[in-house]
Amino acid sequence: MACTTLNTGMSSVLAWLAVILCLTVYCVGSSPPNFILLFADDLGFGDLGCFGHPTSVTQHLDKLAAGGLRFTDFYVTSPGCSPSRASLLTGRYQTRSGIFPGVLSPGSRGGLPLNETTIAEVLKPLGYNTAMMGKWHLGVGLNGTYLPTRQGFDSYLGIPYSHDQGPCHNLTCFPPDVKCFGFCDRGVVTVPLIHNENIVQQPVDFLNLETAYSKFASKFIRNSVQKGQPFFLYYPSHHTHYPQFAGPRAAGKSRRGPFGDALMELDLTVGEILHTLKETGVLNNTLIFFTADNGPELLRMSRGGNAGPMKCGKATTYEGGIREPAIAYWHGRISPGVTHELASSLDILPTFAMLAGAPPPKVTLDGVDMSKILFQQGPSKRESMFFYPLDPSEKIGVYALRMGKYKAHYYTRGSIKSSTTPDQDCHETAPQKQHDPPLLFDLEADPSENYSLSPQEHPEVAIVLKHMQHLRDDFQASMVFGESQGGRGTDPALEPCCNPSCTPKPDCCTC
Ligand code: CSN
Ligand code: MG
Repeated sequence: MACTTLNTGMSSVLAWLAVILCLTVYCVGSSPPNFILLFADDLGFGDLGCFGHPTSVTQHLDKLAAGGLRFTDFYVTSPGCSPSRASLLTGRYQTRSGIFPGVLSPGSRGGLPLNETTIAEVLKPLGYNTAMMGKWHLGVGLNGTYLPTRQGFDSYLGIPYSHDQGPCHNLTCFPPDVKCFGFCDRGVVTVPLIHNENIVQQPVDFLNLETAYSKFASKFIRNSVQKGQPFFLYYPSHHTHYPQFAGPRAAGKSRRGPFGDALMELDLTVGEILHTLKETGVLNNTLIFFTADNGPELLRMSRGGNAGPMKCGKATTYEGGIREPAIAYWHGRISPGVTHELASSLDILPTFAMLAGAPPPKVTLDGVDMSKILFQQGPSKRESMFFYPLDPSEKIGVYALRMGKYKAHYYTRGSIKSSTTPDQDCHETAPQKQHDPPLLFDLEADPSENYSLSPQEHPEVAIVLKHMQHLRDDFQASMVFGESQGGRGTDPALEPCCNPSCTPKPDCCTC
């Protein structure tokens, strides 16, 4: 399109140069790539077959890993859901967008501020078709103010928050008369299924939700290909968040029990997306990226995820809370292998923007382009990674910092979400503790954070800590906290209800 316009409308030398450039980049070269961003929920470093779990059934994700790039040192910005997702979609630490403290609730007044630029909004001006299916958890607000359709997604099918944030007594496992394990929130509306901005089912039929996603993805990909549009599909599944369940295709099918079944069902949807990409002939022009929002909810014992060799899990800034499995797959473009380069969910927006040829948003970005890692063309541009707790404060600042192979803990704290394993440091009973000097670990030699380096035995400790202190000071001096969205509170009237004027709520919100 751009070529014809230039060709017919201009005759100066400059214009001809532009034509030649255009012909090389767009007309002769390939069209902009498609992006598929797969995001699991509360999934640990050790949960996938390709990351060493002995009984997980993740054949499709394992295939992506075998044919793509597997990251060993990939981090999210937060050990909790909403903040981690805010960073993923904006390339910015959650403190800037205000997605704290904790996670958003069904009746939250707040959400991801509309002036934040998401990956979808970066790609939209280039003519991308954008869609999301899955768990949003970045706000609903009055009349759907904060839904994905207001943040650059042309279409959306999914649930607005976690499935335990509603009375899940209707959630049954397979066979259908078996109740799922555990408790969910009472006194709020049942979890709705939202299509674009409309509630199409309440309560959502969880056992058929993954099947609905598969159909949605297939239709979206086929439509985009038919229209000759590049596309971006964001698929953050409700799996493998507590309470665990699976639809009939996966329930009772894994060796690992309810968690394994849920993971298997997620993996089946991944397989169906891959199948559609192959059928429509766009697999070679599609970058697929997989990771997860935060570490395992160890509170759920064998029904929670597994952090593998990493310490603790969800809601802690130990490695188990924030280091995630990640896979980048692009058939014919990314060589199979493993990378130990430092990378983050923050880097996905700049990387997709670069590959699409989109200018990065004119905001303070914390992410860096990681395409050199993907194509094995050089080291990471990322030198460090900062970690805040789920309730970050400007006064306390970052809890931990990774720089190169080192990680320093300035503060540590356990969490109810990471209770139940034998490691007492992970538990709710481990209060916030300041470390001065900080605990320092060499994560290459000791990824489990078992042996803090003592200055007596390791003369480099003082120098490393000094360097890290500078990094931390500079980072904190430049960090501007956004308005706390969690701080805006909740209003029961904002809970999504398919029958808005009914009484008595929340029970009448059933359609
Ligand atoms: S999360 O899990 O949304 O995946 O982070 O479903 O921290 O209070 C976390 N929380 C409900 C949850 C509450 C969740 C919390
Ligand atoms: Mg989560």
